[in-house]
Amino acid sequence: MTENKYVLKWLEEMKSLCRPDQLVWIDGSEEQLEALREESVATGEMIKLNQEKLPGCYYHRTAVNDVARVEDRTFICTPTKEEAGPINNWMDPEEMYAKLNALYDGSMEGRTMYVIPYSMGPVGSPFSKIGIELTDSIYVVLNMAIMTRVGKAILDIIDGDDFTKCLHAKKDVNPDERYIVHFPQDNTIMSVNSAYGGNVLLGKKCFALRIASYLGKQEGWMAEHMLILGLENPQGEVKYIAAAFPSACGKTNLAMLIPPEYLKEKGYKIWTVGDDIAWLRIGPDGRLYAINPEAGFFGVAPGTSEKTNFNALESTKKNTIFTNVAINNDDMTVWWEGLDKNPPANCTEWTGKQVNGKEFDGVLANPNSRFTAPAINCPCISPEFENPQGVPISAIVFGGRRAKTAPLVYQARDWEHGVFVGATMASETTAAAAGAVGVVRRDPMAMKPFVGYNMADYFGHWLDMGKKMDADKAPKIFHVNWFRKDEDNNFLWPGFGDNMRVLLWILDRCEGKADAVESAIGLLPAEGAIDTTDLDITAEQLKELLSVDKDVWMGDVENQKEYFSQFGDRLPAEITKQLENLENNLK
Ligand code: OXD
Ligand code: MN
Repeated sequence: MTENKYVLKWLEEMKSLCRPDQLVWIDGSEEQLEALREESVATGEMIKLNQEKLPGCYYHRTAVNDVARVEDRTFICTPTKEEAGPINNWMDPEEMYAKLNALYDGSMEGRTMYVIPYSMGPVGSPFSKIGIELTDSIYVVLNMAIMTRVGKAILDIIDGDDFTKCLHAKKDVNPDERYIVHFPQDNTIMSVNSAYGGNVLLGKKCFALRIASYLGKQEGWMAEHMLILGLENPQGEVKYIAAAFPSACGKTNLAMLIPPEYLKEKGYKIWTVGDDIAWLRIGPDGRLYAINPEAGFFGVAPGTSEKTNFNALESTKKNTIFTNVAINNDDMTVWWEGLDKNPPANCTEWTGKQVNGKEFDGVLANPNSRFTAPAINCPCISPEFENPQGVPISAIVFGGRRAKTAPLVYQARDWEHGVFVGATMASETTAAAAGAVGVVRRDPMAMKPFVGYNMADYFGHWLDMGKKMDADKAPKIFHVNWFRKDEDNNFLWPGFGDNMRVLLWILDRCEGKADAVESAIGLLPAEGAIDTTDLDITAEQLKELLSVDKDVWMGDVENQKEYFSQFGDRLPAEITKQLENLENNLK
């Protein structure tokens, strides 16, 4: 398939380490993928769903101990611990290679090694990067074929040794010997003993965020945990927003939002460019441009319904792989909590157990069950999705789940303040990563689990990017919180489609059109600046949503200080200065 000597040399080394029975190159052809689907059904790795109702759709179940990203088993192995920083797990590269080589040794005996050449980003785009993943899992091959651009055409454009080396072996999914390891300086990723998407689709979190953030720092661009959407106004002009929220906090929903009826009637529309990852570069005109390096959506199924996210649901109606949802045995379709109110009576729960879904008192679908759907299935996929130059970003939005602290929306005063707002992001944890759910943790730029180097240097890189753009060209930075709760623990904001109202204020601010008022934390919408037409919300509720409780914020400042202290003097002075400003403003 290739004459590239760097590819062939590495492949030989990995082959002699893993010792597969055979090697199969993934050429990207539909015939080959179809043959693999058939093979995976024959071996039980995948289940074929109802081909009339869900054409081209398949089902996969992971081991019960292997349903989420494992942050405590994820390592950044830089030559020194300092380079990985205090947030990442670190091990000396030599020691880690020795440990991993022992685990991979003979791990593919009796198995097939698949070679997947793939591009993150449109093939040949100046933003794009190439990887090759070696895996012994057909599930991984089929998911990668949805999530990335795979095949022979990619091999043909590799320039020398400029590709990311990715090795995955499923082994026996032993959680005690599960490792997801990155060697940024070697452009290498090694994953072993897992078959869960976030740990094994190595183009996604491992490459497009951890390795890419490291490359971005070296090369002067950014890899971020961000959705990208285009908002079209009634005049047909489209403005683009990139938004970072932690895992399972609604990036996919926001990216595919359907505007409230009265805005739809006026002609407003949302276009989806990406739902999880953005690669950003400064363009020739000095503005920041973004591409989505992925080709599909690896979305959280529970909670996705016609009402909450019509477009995501539509995206899953064909050529989709479902993982760890429930199966309706009567017609071989899928079900999850929040899809509708009718769990199937004759049901296979995600673990494989046969249950009466109507009477079952547990959850039928794993809370982190997923769909892997081609982006082109999405009814609102942006016409710019394949644009190799990306789309110009007007606003960057940070957000998280905060019951009490953050208001519905506020604007940072300038880029430097915006970086601070991103750096102080925090959110209540979700099921996307193993561990307790609902605990507040600091998650700078939603990148806590994904920065491939020292987080303090990452803040510095953000600040540097701002210095390279004129203030009038750089995106404006905002923070949103859809999850604010009242005294009785009820959400104050309806969320979903109504989030459009906040996006409109944001874009109006970018054009100097909407009013804002100064507050201790930044610029809040002025009274009446957020359009609440047709919305069932009282003036008091809106006031509460936009309120800043100084005591609660002072508590957060203490937590921010403690958090930042771990970076020592590597923390950029600008961050310290912003923290002091905030504290003074609150006093
Ligand atoms: C994801 C995640 O799968 O953030 O996107 O966990
Ligand atoms: Mn994500």
